[in-house]
Amino acid sequence: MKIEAVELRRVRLPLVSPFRTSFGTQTVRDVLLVRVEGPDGEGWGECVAMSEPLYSYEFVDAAQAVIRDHLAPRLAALDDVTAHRVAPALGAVKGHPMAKAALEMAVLDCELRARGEPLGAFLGAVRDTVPSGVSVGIAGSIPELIDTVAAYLERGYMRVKLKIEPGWDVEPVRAVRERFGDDLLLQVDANTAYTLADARHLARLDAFDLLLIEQPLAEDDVAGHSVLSGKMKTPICLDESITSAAAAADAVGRGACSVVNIKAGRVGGYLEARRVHDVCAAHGVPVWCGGMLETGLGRAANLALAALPNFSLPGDISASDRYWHTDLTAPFVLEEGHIRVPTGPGLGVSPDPDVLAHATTSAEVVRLR
Ligand code: SMG
Ligand code: MG
Repeated sequence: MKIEAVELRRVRLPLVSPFRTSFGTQTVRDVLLVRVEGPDGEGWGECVAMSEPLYSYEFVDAAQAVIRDHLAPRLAALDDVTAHRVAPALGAVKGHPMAKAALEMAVLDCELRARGEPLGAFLGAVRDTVPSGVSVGIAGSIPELIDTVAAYLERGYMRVKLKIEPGWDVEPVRAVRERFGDDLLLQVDANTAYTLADARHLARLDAFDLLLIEQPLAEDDVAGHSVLSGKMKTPICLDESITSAAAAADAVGRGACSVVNIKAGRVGGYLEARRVHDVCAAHGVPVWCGGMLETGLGRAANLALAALPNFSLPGDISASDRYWHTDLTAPFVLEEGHIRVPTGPGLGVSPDPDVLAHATTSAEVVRLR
């Protein structure tokens, strides 16, 4: 396949409600979409980089620049572009996994559409629907948090993740556990907000029978997570630290985590994400699919990934209406706590042209031939 052009399009989508984490508050998503034009049609990718480099060092303006100036031109040098050739062709460029993942996703969608193959089937999906969890931001007060969680549970979400930070951890977790009972599947995510000096405090969370605590310490502190795992009973799950399948093997081997959050953007693409899945499966480590406030395009791909066998915990793949008033694609809906894995070729979804046009703030085209 010869890619003729790469379109870089920015869309602005306001969130239905602000989402506060230990690193900041999101009220709107400024999303970079990547559309490749091949000989027989197009393919769509979504870049999960946020506006500011707070979750990781990547941010959306930098992702667009690196795709335009350094990644897309490297695809032009290939005679025959396939999704499997994208990562090796981009390998000389250091870092920027979210930018690379978006470009690979677009090529993969284009390739699979051309041959009529759904992404789920290509990746090795073993289920038609995926259990849906919801990530709940830091609230203004405990009563407000309880109301928010109650509303999500009424909609049928099967697992709740509470965002935590120093000053918003033991008490909100206790309140949610007491109000909703022992059967609620509950976990927390600190987004690197603690240090090893907080180990005794974090161990107080052991009283609440959490599924896991996600990324309590810094991204580069795998050793610290190993130490922490000896000081608390709650299983440790890594997100930010897992940047590749090799990093996953290393973290698991060093006892830093017993669960892994997989995000294709963070590891450089859906092909590497599948390798993370495989390496964890080989070690008996369960995985789940993380979320980056994606539009329906990224959500479609995440559903395909989450349908793999070792995704044994509900992920952060919520229904479209948890994020957007109007999604870019046909909305994903909850059906008894599950979301259907798309079955059409490639991602199985496309942006609605009117919604896309309305949300677009800029577009540029990089011609490759
Ligand atoms: O897409 O439902 C979603 C968001 C899930 O909490 C979520 N993501 O660290 O796991 C995480 C965060 C990162 C993005 S916060 C803006
Ligand atoms: Mg996380």
